[in-house]
Amino acid sequence: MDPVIHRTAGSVLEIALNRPDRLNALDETTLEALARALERAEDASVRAVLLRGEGRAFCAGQDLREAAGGALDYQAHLARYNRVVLQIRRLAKPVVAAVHGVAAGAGMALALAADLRVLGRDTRLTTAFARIALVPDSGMTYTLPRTVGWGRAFELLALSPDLSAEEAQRYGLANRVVDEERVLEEARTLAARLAEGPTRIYGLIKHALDESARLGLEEVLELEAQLQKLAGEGADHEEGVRAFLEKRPPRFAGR
Ligand code: T3D
Repeated sequence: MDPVIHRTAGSVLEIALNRPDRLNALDETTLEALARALERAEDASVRAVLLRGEGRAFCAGQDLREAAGGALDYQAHLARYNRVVLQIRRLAKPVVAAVHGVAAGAGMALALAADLRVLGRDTRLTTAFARIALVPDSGMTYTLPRTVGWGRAFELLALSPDLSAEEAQRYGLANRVVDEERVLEEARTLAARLAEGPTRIYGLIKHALDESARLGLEEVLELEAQLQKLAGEGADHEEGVRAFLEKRPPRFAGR
């Protein structure tokens, strides 16, 4: 069985973790397959990505059976996670995570690396790392405090509670919360909507937000000016303005 499956629906690349008997826990083979699937997202025909899990969970994080085997080469091991997180963050297209059941450890980190998260009403999130006496990885010390704030991030990382979807939404970790059985449908609707949007602009927004995390105000203002020049020269901006003046919905080509 392939540990990661993918398909395209219109301009949306849908990537599914496919180890349901292990709650889609991530081992070396799965991470390699996920990285290969994400490479497909670079294709010009893809304008949004949907990340999901098969079975009853999104992802239970690192496969602890693999990790329990003996001394890990952490550099090589974490390089596989880092590659995937950077692929998602550097992809100049929106990534939606359909998070149902549970997302734990690196599974939660994967969901946080995405741009938008749809959770089920019964979905639980847990950072999990400290429960097994590990520090967070896969970018969680970057994404989590930037989403929930510093004080709350420490609590979530150190005490690793099971967060309900309602709490996750209150903390800004969930963009949508829907009935568990509607998570995929809602995420597909959102991804399809994004795939019809000004793709290049979404990429620039993503870049600006990520860069703003490490820049001062003056540098942010300078970056915004540079990105606005690029945006203003784009075909989608021209179409957006024309559509407004003609009182019709815009037809964005993603350029
Ligand atoms: O050292 C390094 O590798 C560095 C990288 C670390 C990255 C990380 O992600 S660290 C965090 C790793 N993840 C966890 O610690 C979570 C472990 N899992 C759980 O705590 C629970 O399974 C869940 C809270 C996710 C779900 O609980 P529940 O009660 O709904 O399901 P379950 O019965 O515990 O699990 C169902 C099956 O999936 C079970 O297998 P079995 O008994 O039916 O054969 C369970 O062992 C398996 N499973 C769940 N999580 C993992 C897993 N198998 C391997 N690895 C897992 N992470």
